[in-house]
Amino acid sequence: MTTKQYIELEDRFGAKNYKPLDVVINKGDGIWVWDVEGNKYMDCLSAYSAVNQGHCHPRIKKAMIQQAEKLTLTSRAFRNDQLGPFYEEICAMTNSHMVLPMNSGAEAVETVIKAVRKWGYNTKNIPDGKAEIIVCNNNFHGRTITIVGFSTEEAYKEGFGPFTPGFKAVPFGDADAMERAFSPNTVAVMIEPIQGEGGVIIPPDGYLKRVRELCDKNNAVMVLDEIQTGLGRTGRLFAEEYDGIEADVTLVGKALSGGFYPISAVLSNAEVLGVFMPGEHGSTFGGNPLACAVAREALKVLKEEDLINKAAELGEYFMGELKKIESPHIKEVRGRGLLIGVELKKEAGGARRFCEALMNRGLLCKETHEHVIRFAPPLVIKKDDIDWALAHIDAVLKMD
Ligand code: IF1
Repeated sequence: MTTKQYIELEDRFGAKNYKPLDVVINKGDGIWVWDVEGNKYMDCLSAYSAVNQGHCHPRIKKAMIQQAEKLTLTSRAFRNDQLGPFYEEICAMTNSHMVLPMNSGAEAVETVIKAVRKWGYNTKNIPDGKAEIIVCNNNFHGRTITIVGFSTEEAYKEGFGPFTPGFKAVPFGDADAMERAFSPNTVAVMIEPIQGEGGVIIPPDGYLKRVRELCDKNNAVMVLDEIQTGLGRTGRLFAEEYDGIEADVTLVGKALSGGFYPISAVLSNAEVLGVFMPGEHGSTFGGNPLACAVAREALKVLKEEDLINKAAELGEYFMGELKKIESPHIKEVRGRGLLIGVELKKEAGGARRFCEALMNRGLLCKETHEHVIRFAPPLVIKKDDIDWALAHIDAVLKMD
């Protein structure tokens, strides 16, 4: 079948909840993907940072196949031989003391909302049903009703109400505004250290440190959603390291499996995760042996291939070269590690047409919030690959 025929099938049967580029991919290897006509593309989105280790990483693939030949799912009514070792290894790597495994990022977010609310009722004598969580404008934490309910992006919430109460949104990066939002019923702050979908928004230096201090002062749990920024994407294991702080709870997902299988996790300690009593929370696939075996190998690959330091080094190079491009369209180049956004001026007419032009040159990337092109290649990218990409980006950003 041709690209056109695959698209016709999708159009005929599929819900239209996405407007993807018209490329039908059927093979991936490292930073490269191929379409059904055999055209080759550099993936500069990495499935929104889920394939940090590169497409179809051989070690993770092998771990998945070996586990799939033995045992894939037991439910949590019983135990399995991958869960404990996964817990031990991810806690050692992330300096965590307790883990709750789930499947999607949104499920990890929903899990921490339940945990911090119950923590608040248990420890701060907050009236039942009055727990408050501070979030930020332009947040993205997933697509469930509760999560979109505290989004400030109308397109994510229009027509889906009513929503879950108990959330206050403040401007991202404004610690004074956050300080004013605390109340005796505040149980937690939940933010992304860098707002990915918000347009690769980097907060002012010291912002995370101020949030940490505010949470300590107000006896509130600091939750960092590192589902997109975590696991090496920004050139650190976690983006929180840029401010030298440690959150009370860290959410991970996406690259936790290297793009092989949905697995997410809430990383914290007994004070927060200890609120869950048996039967109070869970999911059919949460903590399944296949997910855990894949995640164990995906984490080993991140470490053993030194992908975190490589993301720091190559991200600095990539961003430095992007900043040298002389284009009438560029408003700002920003990012951390290999999470980079090129914001275009409104007069450029939106980033989509530049992404389409780059696709025609063999580079796949995605616009975010209409005017920002996000470049987030797999962390296995090499300098020569970046130079190849830069030549095309330079040419496209010089078009009228
Ligand atoms: C889509 C965005 C990115 C996330 C953060 C939680 C989740 C995500 C910081 C939820 C998921 C994905 C979802 C996907 C596109 C993509 C996305 F554009 F939607 F916002 F990456 F920026 N926290 N982000 O980025 O994790 O439940 O998806 O596993 O919904 O279109 P999930």
